[in-house]
Amino acid sequence: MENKKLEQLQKYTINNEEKAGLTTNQGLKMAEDEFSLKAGERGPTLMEDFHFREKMTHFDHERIPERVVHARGVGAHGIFQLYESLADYTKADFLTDPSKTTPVFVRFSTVQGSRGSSDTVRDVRGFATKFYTDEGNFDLVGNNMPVFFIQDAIKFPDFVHAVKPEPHNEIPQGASAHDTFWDFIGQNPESAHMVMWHMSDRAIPRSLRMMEGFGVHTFRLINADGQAHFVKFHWKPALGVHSLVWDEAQRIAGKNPDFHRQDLYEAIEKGDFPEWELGLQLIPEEDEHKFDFDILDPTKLWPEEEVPVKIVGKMTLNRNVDNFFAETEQVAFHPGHVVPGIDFSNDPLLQGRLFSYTDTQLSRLGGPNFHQIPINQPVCPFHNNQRDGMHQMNIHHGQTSYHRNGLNANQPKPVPADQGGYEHYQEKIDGRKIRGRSESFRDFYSQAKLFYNSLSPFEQRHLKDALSFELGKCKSDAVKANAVALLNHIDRELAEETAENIGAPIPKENCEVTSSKKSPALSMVNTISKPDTKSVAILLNGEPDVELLTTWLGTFAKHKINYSIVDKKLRSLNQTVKVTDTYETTDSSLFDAALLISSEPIIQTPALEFIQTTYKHYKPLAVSLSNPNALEGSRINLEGPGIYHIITSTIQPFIEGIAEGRFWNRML
Ligand code: HDE
Repeated sequence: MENKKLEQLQKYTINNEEKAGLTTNQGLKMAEDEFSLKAGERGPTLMEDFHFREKMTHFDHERIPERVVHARGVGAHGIFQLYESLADYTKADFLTDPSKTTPVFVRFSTVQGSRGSSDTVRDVRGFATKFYTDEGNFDLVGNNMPVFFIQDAIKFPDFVHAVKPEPHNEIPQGASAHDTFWDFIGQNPESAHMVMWHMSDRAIPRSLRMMEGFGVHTFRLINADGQAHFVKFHWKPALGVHSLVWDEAQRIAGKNPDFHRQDLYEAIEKGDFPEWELGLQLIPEEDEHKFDFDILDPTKLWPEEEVPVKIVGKMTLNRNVDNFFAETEQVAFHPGHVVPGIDFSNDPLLQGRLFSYTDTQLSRLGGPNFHQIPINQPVCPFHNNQRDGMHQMNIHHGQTSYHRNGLNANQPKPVPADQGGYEHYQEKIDGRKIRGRSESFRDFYSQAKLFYNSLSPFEQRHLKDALSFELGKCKSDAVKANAVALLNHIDRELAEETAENIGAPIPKENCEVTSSKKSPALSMVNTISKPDTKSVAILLNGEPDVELLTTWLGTFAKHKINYSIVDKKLRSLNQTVKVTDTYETTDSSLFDAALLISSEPIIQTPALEFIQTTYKHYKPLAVSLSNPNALEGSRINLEGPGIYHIITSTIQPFIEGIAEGRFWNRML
């Protein structure tokens, strides 16, 4: 299939295998690359060694500053396909022509940690998509949570200083469980709603392929008649929304810090292309004030039951990058990259972002020409009167480089709106210049409560435990007390339990906001569950029946379930079936389920801990025991939920268990 972006990138791709030999950057073939030029075999290196100088200088400058937030990330290429024209709402070409396939590049990220931090930390995940449309790049720079910590961009540097590792000792890495973060939260009650999301299971996704994405802000869509709708953008994952459990997430952070990155890479390499549907929530301009929240407030979501999500298209990620630095590290997103038919709202957080993103690239990518880096170039032609600057790659031909020139018929000249030129929505503004916040932004607690009310009992349990963990790590009594005071506005029982667990005083007065409203769409219980692309560890303890095992492997493959065979040593079971991991090289936390094939007692073997943690993390566990006493002493309730005894060749119930995912009723 034609993909304009990939064709464009191809021109810049250098394939080492095809090259004749080693040269300097000046094209000079070099006969030697191992020894620097010296005055005598044991003498000093000579200044004239241009090859050494060039090689070392380039190496000395290989690193660029990491992103100030969202430093750790992973990217992939893909396509976006529209289902039906949205011409009623927007004139954006890629949203009105369903025959077009738009190339995309997506970068997922964590926020707090640095480039080398672990993937599975408790954090918000960035979900940034660049659509390379025929009218220019449109960047949807979103997160996996629909709201944000603050309402006004001017607070962002403060918020980031608070959540990042503390300045005096650069601790902690990849974690919000520390005093400055919780101090900020306690002092800034507008963060109440977002902190509930942050403490929920959404902050520890099972896979980047199993997260929702949200544009967070309210944008505008404008149709060809100039009519506007407010819009919120959503990504809905085809595999549903799934999370890790906290103990598992922490374990993975050590066992495989690249867990999410590897999961995405391997799924794409295997051809299990991750998919998301694009959804829009639309509010006509005239209904702006019909809700019990301000639609410009980025700490508020639009409950899906009140404003339904219209599914409009599908994104498929189908190609890994060729080079991480060139593509994933150098990609530069910006919420201000829009196309005709998409415009902004006055959300004060969005307004500030419109400044920050270009600005940050100037120091990160070293100058004003970063749009010429291959991954950032639009697939349509681009030209204007901007010139020169660091790393200018283009040769601008001709005498003029200014608007209103007579010498070159004023080329390149502005394009009228009816020929595709961008026109801003003519919103009427009438107000005084003030530094302040609208009264309509002041309800900090109703939606925090709505979110909490909407969670299932086990999700609420996890959220409570997360709070006790995070605040339990704080040292300052005042910070803990303030955080509890914030919770006391959301849910009294939550505040009481947290206070007790962290040794903080229980606030005298109950300030809980009164609301029993729920939004079922906010609970992960109501998500899609499939066995596809999940993984099962097949644990050997003794000799398996290889013929039977082979039929099971066939069933796993049929259901697109990935598997590893784990034993004490790597070995071949027959010509095709091999042990792929040892108990040393892998861990139960890296799988969604386990199947134990045991002909020997399990006590005092590494398989025991494996199945105990599988059980502890609520995952399905199947046992095939040729020795009926094999599990004696394992302290696993073999009659418990999500445990399968495989006696015959049928493993179908186990497959269904893998689809279901977790057996939370083990908590009871
Ligand atoms: Fe960002 N954010 N942000 N942010 N953000 C950056 O831009 C900023 C916000 C988001 O994979 C930076 O290129 C301000 C909300 C993602 O390359 C920086 C404010 C949302 C990424 C920046 C916000 C996001 C960034 C750092 C408040 C969800 C990673 C490096 C006014 C809707 C993009 C960079 C990638 C990155 C500023 C708030 C999402 C400094 C000032 C809300 C996914 O420009």
